[in-house]
Amino acid sequence: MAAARALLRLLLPPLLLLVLPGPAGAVWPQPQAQHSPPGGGRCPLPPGQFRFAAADGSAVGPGCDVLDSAFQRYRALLFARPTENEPPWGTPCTQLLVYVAMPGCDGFPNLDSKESYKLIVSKGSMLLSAEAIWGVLRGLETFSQLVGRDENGTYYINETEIVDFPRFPHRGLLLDTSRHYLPLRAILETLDVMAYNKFNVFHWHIVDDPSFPYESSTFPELSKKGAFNAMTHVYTASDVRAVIDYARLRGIRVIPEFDTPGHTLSWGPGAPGLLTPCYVVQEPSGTYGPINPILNSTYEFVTSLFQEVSSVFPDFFLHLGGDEVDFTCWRSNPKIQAFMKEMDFGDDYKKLESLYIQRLLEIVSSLGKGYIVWQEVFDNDVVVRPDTIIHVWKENLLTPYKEEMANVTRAGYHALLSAPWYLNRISYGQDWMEAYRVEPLDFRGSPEQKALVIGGEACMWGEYVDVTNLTPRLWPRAGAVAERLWSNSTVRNMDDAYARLSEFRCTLLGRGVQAQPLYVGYCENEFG
Ligand code: CP6
Repeated sequence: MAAARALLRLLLPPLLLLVLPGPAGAVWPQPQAQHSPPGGGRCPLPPGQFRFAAADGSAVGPGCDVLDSAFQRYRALLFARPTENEPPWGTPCTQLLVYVAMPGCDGFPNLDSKESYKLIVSKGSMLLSAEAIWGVLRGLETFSQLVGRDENGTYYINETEIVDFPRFPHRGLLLDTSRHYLPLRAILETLDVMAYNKFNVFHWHIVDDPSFPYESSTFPELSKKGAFNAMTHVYTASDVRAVIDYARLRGIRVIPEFDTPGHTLSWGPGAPGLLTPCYVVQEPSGTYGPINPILNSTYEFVTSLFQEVSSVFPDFFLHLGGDEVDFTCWRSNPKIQAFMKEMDFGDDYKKLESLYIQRLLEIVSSLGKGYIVWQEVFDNDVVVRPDTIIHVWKENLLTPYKEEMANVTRAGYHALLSAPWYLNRISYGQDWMEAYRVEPLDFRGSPEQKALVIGGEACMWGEYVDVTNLTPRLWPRAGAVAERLWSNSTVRNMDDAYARLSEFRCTLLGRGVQAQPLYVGYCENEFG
């Protein structure tokens, strides 16, 4: 079959080539280095005998929940289909030894977590070694993608050696649960698929203008009055904990975004006096704008809310938004006009926005948290802490996103890239290719500037996405971003990527993920 496929590859024109399934045991995202001995052997993996075991001298062993639950998950994924008889050929590979150099299992993953691993599969032994448990998780995923099934239904793995580590430490996916509520189950399932793609940050754009599904213990009215449905369309404290725990077991950080001062209309009903009343000819019009930046009560509210959020979410970073602040309402309000005069801001409402953000950042800093903000905060010259992460999400004719990356890093800030990765946008054709072709460091800047790019995020904004179409719209397209952020910058061959991503998509189907097709073709397992 492999020889036939190779022959077909030679004979067929490139377009037809695209429909052939890729080589067995291809890994997505591609590891940094893989050596498979030419003419190397393969060994059967008998489900009944196979086990994961701690290697001699491993600093972490049984009893570490991250490893124990990963072994359970991957056993189920590896041997999802039943086999009747044990393998009739060869000496079986019966165990994967797992070695972890650094002790530690209790904590949460963070920006500095070590995700590197080494995987050796030879007939004599199989060894997965990693600096930390987080690398074991990445290595187990790779291991699971190497396992195939032969014509008789026998599970097997080919001899190979893999040395792997991420190119960027922040590889995120944004989900928006305000435009449409996503049930807990959909979020957890997305975390599973993120782990299959080696994503490690869930950016939870949890609230926004349309709805406030976060159930706050300090301000329960926010979701009571701001959620689409205060009974069914909210994330309770226990839901949030479930997301954080589930993510941790998969080596994924959870970074919540409470976007202010714009994008807060849903906060209004539950927080009287927080939003700016808009005026039409000297009269309040009954509509509201961004958070009111001129009141002390605003900052008292924000302090209490972020106090809660800081203790609920364990990650060092919070995402504070700061994007798309519309000045029309502020402009219309006589009290704001008076404040502008008093502050000598003239007609420059960016100064008012900066004043708000400045105070917000001070509040969040004093809570011991770091922050990520959308690029407008940088564009508006707000003074931010030197360790602030600027999230680049847009471009305009004057400033393409590459130039924004250059500007942000020239100013010495860490940068995250999302502008070319808006997966909520769709178009006819293979649009994963556009996302795949992006090179995050392709901007004018010094090596020091490039070193400030910590990664990027694929965004799935929710205006046109709910639980019915989330999964196929995300996968396998987000996989293009995952490989760009994990694999070496030299991994850019489109035919090769197509073959591996198509096969990976079939793997996803096998794991019960309704991932959409890349193009013409089929999966052996597509009917379940
Ligand atoms: N909501 C918030 C959004 C967007 C942003 N912030 C957005 C803008 C343009 C597109 C998609 C989403 N819906 N709060 C921008 C960061 Cl195309």
